[in-house]
Amino acid sequence: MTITEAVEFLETGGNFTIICHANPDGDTLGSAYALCGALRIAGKRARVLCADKVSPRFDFLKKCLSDGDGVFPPEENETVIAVDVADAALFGGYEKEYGGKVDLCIDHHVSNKFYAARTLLDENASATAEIVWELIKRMGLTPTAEIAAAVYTGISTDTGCFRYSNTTAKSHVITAELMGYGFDMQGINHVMFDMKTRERVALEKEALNNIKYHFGGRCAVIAVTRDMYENIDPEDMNGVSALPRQIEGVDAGLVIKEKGDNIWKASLRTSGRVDAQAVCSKLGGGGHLRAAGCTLKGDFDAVKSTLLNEIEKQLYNNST
Ligand SMILES: [Mn+2]
Repeated sequence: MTITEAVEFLETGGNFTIICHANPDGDTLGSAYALCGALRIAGKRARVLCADKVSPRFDFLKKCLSDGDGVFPPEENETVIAVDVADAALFGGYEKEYGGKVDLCIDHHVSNKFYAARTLLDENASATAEIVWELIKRMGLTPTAEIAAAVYTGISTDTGCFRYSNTTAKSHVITAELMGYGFDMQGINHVMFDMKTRERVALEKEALNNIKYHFGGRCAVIAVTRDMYENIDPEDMNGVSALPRQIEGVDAGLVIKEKGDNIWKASLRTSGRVDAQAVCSKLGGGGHLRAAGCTLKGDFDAVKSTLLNEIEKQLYNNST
């Protein structure tokens, strides 16, 4: 549907339940809280749902909801909106209850499955939060600084703080506009991009300690065993897969994480000179050219040598 149709849908509807994807990130949460806050400014009842525990680093987003009401009269129907959710399966624990009754999905994933009755999709948007911002403006609402902060959180996290290739001129234009609302941008950047929990730092210390290099330093491998992450929040694991690829000269960065007895999840990040997707699809997984994953069974050494074998083929296939 068009943005004009989506605006009309939001203006005529009521009792909005806004659902995030499981394992929530800054975009799904920022979009949900910004939209929820805006709908409340418009005098609607609205609430946010997420199946998984939300990291305390996102607590500030709740300030979007300081006004208004999220309790629905039981006799009235609710309107279900999904934000940044490409597939109903990503609702996690809410899939059963809400998967089949989404009235509107607002999203930017090319892979969107069109599971909702209506879909507002803009695959050129760097983040769903960009689309949400446009909706809020088109509805003629006056956003608060807290809502601007939530939209900024969505855009900045999905673009890796404006570093990834999905960053557009429009992401910057919207951000410039958001800055006019006077929220604590530096504070958000610190919490989203610099701050690490002590548990995460301890994990990184152990991970970097066991790094092994192969093929003349073109491949770096990190093992993450269960005892290394048992006390850690799953959200704190984000970005660990990127660590070995950050090392100079590494074309293939591999993280092999213990999932269970003799079960290992491999995450491969590459410079593009090694096709990560080719390596992982051979081993029953998949992904993209620069990032892919697969799950393997066996002891660590066997799993690692299977992976290195496939990586080696790709390294020397495409080496120049
Ligand atoms: Mn997103």
